[in-house]
Amino acid sequence: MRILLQTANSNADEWRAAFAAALPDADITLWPELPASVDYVAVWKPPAELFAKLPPARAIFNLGAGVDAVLKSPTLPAATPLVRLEDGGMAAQMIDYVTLALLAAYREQRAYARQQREGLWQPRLPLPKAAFGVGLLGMGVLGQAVAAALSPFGFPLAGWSRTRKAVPGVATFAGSSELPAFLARARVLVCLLPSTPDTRDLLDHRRLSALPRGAQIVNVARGDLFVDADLVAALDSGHLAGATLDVFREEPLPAAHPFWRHPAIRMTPHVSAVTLIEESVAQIAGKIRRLEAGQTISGVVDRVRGY
Ligand code: NDP
Ligand code: OXD
Repeated sequence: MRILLQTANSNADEWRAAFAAALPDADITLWPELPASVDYVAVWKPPAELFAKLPPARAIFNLGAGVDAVLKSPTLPAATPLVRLEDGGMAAQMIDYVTLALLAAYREQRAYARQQREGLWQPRLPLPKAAFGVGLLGMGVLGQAVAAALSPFGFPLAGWSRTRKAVPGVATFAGSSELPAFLARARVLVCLLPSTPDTRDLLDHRRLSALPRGAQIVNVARGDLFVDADLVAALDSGHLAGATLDVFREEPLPAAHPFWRHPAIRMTPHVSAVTLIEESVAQIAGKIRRLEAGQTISGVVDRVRGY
């Protein structure tokens, strides 16, 4: 079988070696080389030229969980199944990142940092956990993994998704009609939604105003879920107490963007959960073997929903 591989990074040889080890019979070509025929394609943020020149393929594998960049490609073949990564070692990383941000918020790390700068010795009373609700926007593979990991900490957990979920220990909300009630109880709002036509700009002035005063944001999904200016305004007004942002509308974030220097924002450069080569290739190779055996696979993107 022939596999065309395109990665955005300089580690293309590592990807190729991992595919070769997992699928020893495969003939693997690295883009921008292009074989006359292709069975499977594995891509991350591919150039439009790749799909424009691509011979018919059986499936396109996205080397990430979010498919927003691929779906925006004007040349993406309409009929070829697009398959995303499901966890593939990302859930454990998300759990670490979100737990760190949540506990920093709950244990008032920003306030203590400020007190240290001011030379102030001033113990603060513990915040009641029962009043420190955590809202998970997105209850898919990653949202549910994070919910399960947070459960022993004892914060009231709520989850929001498109379709209704039953998750033990989590108050679940579904659809736009239930979004205000969900937001009202989220002292920390963790974003794990895909970027789709329905979710872009979701967190605007109106939705941010529905969060309790003093709420904090953890965005580990996509930058365009938020209206940047509305987020900055909510922080400036004191309605929101802080934001931990791993993802941005434009990456790398332009040097002049106000997020860089905002005192209530902590930033990381899209590292909350990186794609792991061994785990991702093992998952994709398993799916290729199933397809070759005429079986169905999970993780096929619904292009109408956009995820
Ligand atoms: P899933 O597809 O498994 O889950 C998506 C969740 O979002 C589902 O619960 C889905 O609802 C919900 N959802 C989608 N659209 C809507 C909507 N319009 N209204 C309400 N809920 C909605 O994705 P993953 O959990 O695997 O990943 C989530 C996102 O995290 C990715 O799309 C990607 O953008 C981001 N990500 C970021 C990384 C980083 O390094 N920063 C790494 C990996 C992922 P339902 O369950 O009803 O379908
Ligand atoms: C992903 C990502 O979607 O890395 O997998 O953001």
